[in-house]
Amino acid sequence: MHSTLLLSLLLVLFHLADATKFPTRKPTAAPTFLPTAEPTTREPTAEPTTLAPTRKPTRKPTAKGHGMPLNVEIVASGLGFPSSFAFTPDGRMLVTSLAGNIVWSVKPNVNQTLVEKQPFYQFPPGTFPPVEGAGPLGIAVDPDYKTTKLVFVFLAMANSGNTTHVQIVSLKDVDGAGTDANVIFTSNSYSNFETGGMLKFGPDRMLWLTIGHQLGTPEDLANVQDWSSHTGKIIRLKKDGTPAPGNPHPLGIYAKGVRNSFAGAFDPKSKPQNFWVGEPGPDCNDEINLVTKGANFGWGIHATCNVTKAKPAPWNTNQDGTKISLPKAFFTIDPPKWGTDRPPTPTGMVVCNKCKLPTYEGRLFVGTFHAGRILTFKFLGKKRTGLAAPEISYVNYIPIIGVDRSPDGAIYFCDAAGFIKRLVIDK
Ligand SMILES: [Ca+2]
Repeated sequence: MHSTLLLSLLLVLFHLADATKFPTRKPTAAPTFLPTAEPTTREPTAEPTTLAPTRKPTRKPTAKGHGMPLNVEIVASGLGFPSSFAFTPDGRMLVTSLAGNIVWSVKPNVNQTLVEKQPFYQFPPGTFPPVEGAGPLGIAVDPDYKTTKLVFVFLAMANSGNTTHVQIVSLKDVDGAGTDANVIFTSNSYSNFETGGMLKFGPDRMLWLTIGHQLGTPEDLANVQDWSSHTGKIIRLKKDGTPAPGNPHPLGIYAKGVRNSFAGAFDPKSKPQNFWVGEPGPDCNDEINLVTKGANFGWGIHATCNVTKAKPAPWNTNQDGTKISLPKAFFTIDPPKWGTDRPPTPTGMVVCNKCKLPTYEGRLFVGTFHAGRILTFKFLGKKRTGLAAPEISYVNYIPIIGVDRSPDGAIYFCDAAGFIKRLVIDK
C-alpha cells in the first residue's frame, strides 16, 4: 500500500517537474508546428448545455453616458479561457481557448436555454510551450468560407528553450471539425512572450495580424523598430501566407512600433475603411491607434512609465524611431475611473454597424481586461479618424477578452470566466 502511494507521489512529482521544464530542442529554421499534426478525429458531438441565468445584473453606466443602458444575454459557457472568436456565415462561432488549447464550435442559443458546443480542433499535446501567453490567440474566418471552408488561427508557438514565435495555421472545416492543419506563415523572430494575437480579415480580403514586442532581451525590444523583423509589427498577408500586394515594406510588414496588441477593428462606416488597433501598455499608457500605411507607433527600448516635463504621457511610451503616430486615445492609471489600479487594457474591439443597440450605432466598442469594462467611443470628424472621450457602457467585472460582431450585426464578447455574452439594451 505504502509503496503504491509512494510510486503515485513520485509519478505526480515527475509530471510536475516535467511540466515546468521548457523544451530543450535547438532552434531550427523549420516551424515546429507541422502540417503533420493529426487532425482531430473526434466526431462532432453536439452537447447541449443548459445555461442557468440568461441575464446578469448590470450596473448602470457610471460615466455621463448618452447611450441607453446595456445588459447582456449569456449565449455560451464552459469555454475555459477563451482568447478570441469569429463567426461562420451559418451562424456558428469558432472560439479559441487557452484552456486545453482547443478551438470550440459553438452555436449561440436561440431560446436562451440551450447551446450546442463541440470541439472543432484540438491542438496536439506539446504544440505550445508552458509559458504565459502561448497558445491559440486569434481566429479569422475566410471571407470566401462558403467555397473554401477555411479558417485561420494565430498561434503563439514553442520554438526552443523559453522562446516563442508566431504562426498562422489554416484549418479546413469538414462537417464541423477542423482538418488539414497547414502552417501558412511563421514569424522570423523569436522571444519570450507578449506576442500579441490579433487576426482579422480586412475589407481588402487580406489577413491582418499584430505581432507584439515578444518581450525578452533588449535585442528583442530593438526589433520592434527594425523593418526587417516581425516583432512589434502590423502584418498584412494573402491567404496563402505570402505578403499582400501594396505593403510599404517586405515580409508582409505594414506598420511598426507596436507593443502587444490583441484588439483590432475595421470601421465599415468610413471609406476606405479605417483600421483601429488597441494596445495594452506597460503599467501606464494603454492606446487606441489608427493604422496607416508605414506608420511607426513609437514603442521601443526607450519607453518608460516615468513622466517628465519634456516627455509627458503618452510621449513617455512613444519615443522610438521617427515620424511617430501618437495614439488617438490613451488611458493612464485612474483607479476611480477604471475600477483597477492598472490601466484598463483593451483586449477586443469592434464598430457597431447595425448592432441593434440604437443609440450606439457607429460607435467603437472596446472591451477591457482589467475590471471588465465595455467602453464606447464616438468617432469624430467626417473621416471618423478622431475619438471622443469614452463612456463606460457596461461593467462585466470579469476580464473581457475578445469582442466582435455576428453576421447580423449583434455585438458579442468573451470573458475570462469562459462565457460568451451578447450585448442588448437593458429593459
Ligand atoms: Ca504607441
